[in-house]
Amino acid sequence: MSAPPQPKSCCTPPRNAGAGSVQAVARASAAQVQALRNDAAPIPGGRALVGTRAPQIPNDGESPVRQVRVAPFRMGRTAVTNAAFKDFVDATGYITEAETFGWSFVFWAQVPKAVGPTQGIVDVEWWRRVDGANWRDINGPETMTKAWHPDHPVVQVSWHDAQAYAAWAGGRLPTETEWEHAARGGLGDVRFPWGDAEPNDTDHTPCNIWQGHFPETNTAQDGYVTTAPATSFAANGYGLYNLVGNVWEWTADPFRIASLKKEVKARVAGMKGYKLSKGGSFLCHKSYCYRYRIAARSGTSPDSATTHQGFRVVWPEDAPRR
Ligand SMILES: [Cu+2]
Repeated sequence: MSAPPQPKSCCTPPRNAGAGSVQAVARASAAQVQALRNDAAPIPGGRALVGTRAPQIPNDGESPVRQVRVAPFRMGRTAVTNAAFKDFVDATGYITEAETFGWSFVFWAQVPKAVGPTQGIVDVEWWRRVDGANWRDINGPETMTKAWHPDHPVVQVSWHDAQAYAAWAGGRLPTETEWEHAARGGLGDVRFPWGDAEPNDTDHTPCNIWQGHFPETNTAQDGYVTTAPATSFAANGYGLYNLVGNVWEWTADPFRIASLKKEVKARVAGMKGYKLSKGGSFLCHKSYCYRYRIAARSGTSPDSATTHQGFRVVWPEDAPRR
């Protein structure tokens, strides 16, 4: 029996080891939690939009647009950085799932020559299984010196790893509704955090995505072949950076698609337990994976990790003072 058709995607492939869970970690000190929370941007509550009336990849479940109410919250201005994740690991001794498994997914162009032949992933052959790849050595053994930067988003983190960090930080992962509401920055049903102006390969590069022919040639017209520093490009209306492009961001939500279509049902049946990610990454291109849009969605298994997968944390807003 052939697998159900998958929409074209740059996305993180499933590891699907059928194992893994969120490891319990101690919470950071009250002062540290407060500091992290104070750095986050206040996001107003009220009427929020999720989804779009103009879906571009309908089989991903981008529509319809729904109106819901959200409570005010605070959201990390950036994806969690390598420096912040290092603070967490130093404080707790946390070991990520990629380290436990002993391997992770690396984009073919970044696999070090010394690694030798690697195994590709069916239908997404640009993802290579590399032994010794993890959040420090993101592209494989001894790649930290060149490839790891404190101010870039942490990558090679699974959903379980993201949950553990968020618990340490005294926060949690955002829901899809919170993520989209924050990404819209007050602009409503727009396609991107800056509005509706389409990025292109030549003279409009407002975020870190692919330019050129995926997956062979990246001209890096936007300045970056892989991740960009977490505060690069302009912030949106709520002061949030790189919601689209740069790295996919895990959310708290399961990956579900409400659809009556047979092909979609068949696809989703193979994705039990998968978690929802938002925002697309430096690998997205309109010709191949048009998911650097607010309403775009992707799902993968909670133990998966890649060089383009990160996350962002939210905290509750203070109760109003009386
Ligand atoms: Cu993509």
